[in-house]
Amino acid sequence: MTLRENLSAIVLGAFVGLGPAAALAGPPAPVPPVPTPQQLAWQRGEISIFLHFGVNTFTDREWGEGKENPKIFNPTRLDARQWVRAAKAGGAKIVILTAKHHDGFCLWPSKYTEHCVKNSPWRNGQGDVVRELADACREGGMKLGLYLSPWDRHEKTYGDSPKYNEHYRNQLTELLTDYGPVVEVWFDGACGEGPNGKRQQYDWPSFHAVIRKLQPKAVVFSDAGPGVRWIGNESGISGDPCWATVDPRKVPYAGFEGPGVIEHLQHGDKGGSVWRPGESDVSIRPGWFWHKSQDDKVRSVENLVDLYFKSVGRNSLLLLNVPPNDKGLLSDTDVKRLAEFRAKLDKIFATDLAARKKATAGNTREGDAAFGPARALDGDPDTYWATDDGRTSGWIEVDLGASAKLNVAMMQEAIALGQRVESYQVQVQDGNAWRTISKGTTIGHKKLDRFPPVTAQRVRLVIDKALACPTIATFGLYCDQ
Ligand code: FUL
Repeated sequence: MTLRENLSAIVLGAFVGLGPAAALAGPPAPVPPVPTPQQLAWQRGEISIFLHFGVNTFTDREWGEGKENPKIFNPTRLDARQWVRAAKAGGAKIVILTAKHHDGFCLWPSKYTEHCVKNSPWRNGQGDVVRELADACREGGMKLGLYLSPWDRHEKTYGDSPKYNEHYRNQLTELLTDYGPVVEVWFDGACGEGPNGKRQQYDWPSFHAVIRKLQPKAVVFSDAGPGVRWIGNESGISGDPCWATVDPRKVPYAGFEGPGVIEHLQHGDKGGSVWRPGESDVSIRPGWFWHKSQDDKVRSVENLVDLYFKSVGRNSLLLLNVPPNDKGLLSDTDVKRLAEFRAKLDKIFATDLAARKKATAGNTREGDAAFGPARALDGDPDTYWATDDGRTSGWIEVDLGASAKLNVAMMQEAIALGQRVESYQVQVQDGNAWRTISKGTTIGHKKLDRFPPVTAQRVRLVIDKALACPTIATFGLYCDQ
C-alpha cells in the first residue's frame, strides 16, 4: 500500500465510522513523531554539496579575522553552473553556499554592510555570488541552501546583542527574500569574540521566526535543529544506532555544550519527542576552504563510499564540502572525484538481487497483500511490508531463484509512519539452519550493511525488536565486486 493509499484508507475508515483498523487491512497508525514532507524529501535526497567560498579562499585561511580587504575577492572565472553540474554528477539534490562565514564578508551585495562583494573588483563590484548560484540551481534543477554564519568578526555591532540580532535578521531577510526558494538554512553554533571583544547572545527564536515567515518550507539545520540536526562531528560519520528522533531538552539551542551532547547528536533518542534527522558534514579535502597546498589531498573514491555507508547508510544525510578555488571554479580533481564517487555507488547498487523475487513473511498485516513482503522488494519507497498491530518483531524471506553471491544489504523503513526498528539481523539459509551474516540496531530511512561475501539463495530480514509493528519499505541485496 502506498502512503497516499494509507491516508485514503484512514479517511475512508473514519468516513464510514469504522475507524482505521476496520477499513480493509488498514495501515498501521503512525508512531509519532513523524517527518514533515520537507524533512522526508530532504532525507530522501541523501547527498548535499557544501560550498565553502569567500575571502578565506584568497588568504589561504580557514577562519578569517574580518579585517580582510574586500579587494582580495576576485574569482576571475567564477562559474556557478560548473558547481551545479559537478554537484549533480555527484548525485546531490541540494547545494549549500557560505553566503557569509565568520569573517563577515558577504557574497551578496548586502545593504547592511560594506564588507561584501560590492567593494570587490569581481564583476566591477556589480557581482552577486548568491544570485549566480540561485540562477544556476534553477536552471540545473538543483535546490539551494544558504549558510549565514551568526559569528561575525567584522560587524561592529557584534557583541551588542540586540543590535547585532537585528543586523543578523536583516541579512537573513535579504537572503530569504531576494533569491527564490531556499530549502535549507544552515546555522553553525560558533560564537566567538566580536571586534570589541564582547560575546553575543543570539536570539535564535527570532531568527527562526524570520525563516518561518519568509521560507516556511526550508529545513533549519543546527546542532539544535529545529529541522535537522548536526551529527556531532565533522568527519561525515553518523552514530550507530541513529534515531531521527531526539529529546529537544538535551540540546536546547545551537552551540549548547555539555556532557552527553555529542553522544546525543550522534545517536538521537529512541522515543524522542521531535523528528530531527542527522546531517553528517565533512570536507572532500582537509580544510573547509580551498587551499592550493591541499590540491593533492582530495579524498579517494573508496573513502567517499565508506563515508556514504557510514552516513546515509546509518540513517543520516551526507553533506559533502567541495570548495571552489580562487578562480571561482571547483578544481578538476574534485569534480572528477565526485563523478567517480557517484559512478561507484551506481555500480554497487545497479543490481538488486532481491528485486521482485519471491517473498514470504512470518506475518503480514491481516494477511493483506497490500502490506505483503513483496512490497519491500518492489523498488517503491512508498510501499512497505507490515505486520499485524501488537507485533514488534517479524521476518521476511526472499528466494533469489538461484544461489547468488552477496556482500551488501539495504534496509529501509517507511519513515513517514515513524522510525520503529531497534534491532534486526540479516540471515542466509545454510542447510537446514539460518545463519546470521549481519546484524544491527536502527534502520530509519536507510541502513546499509557490508559483510564478507556469502553465497545463498534464501535470505531473511529478521526484525527482532521494534517500537511498534515493523514497516519495511526496502530489503535489497547486492554484490559489490
Ligand atoms: C564550523 C565552522 O567553524 C567551520 O569553519 C565550517 O564552516 C564548519 C562547516 O562549521 O562551525
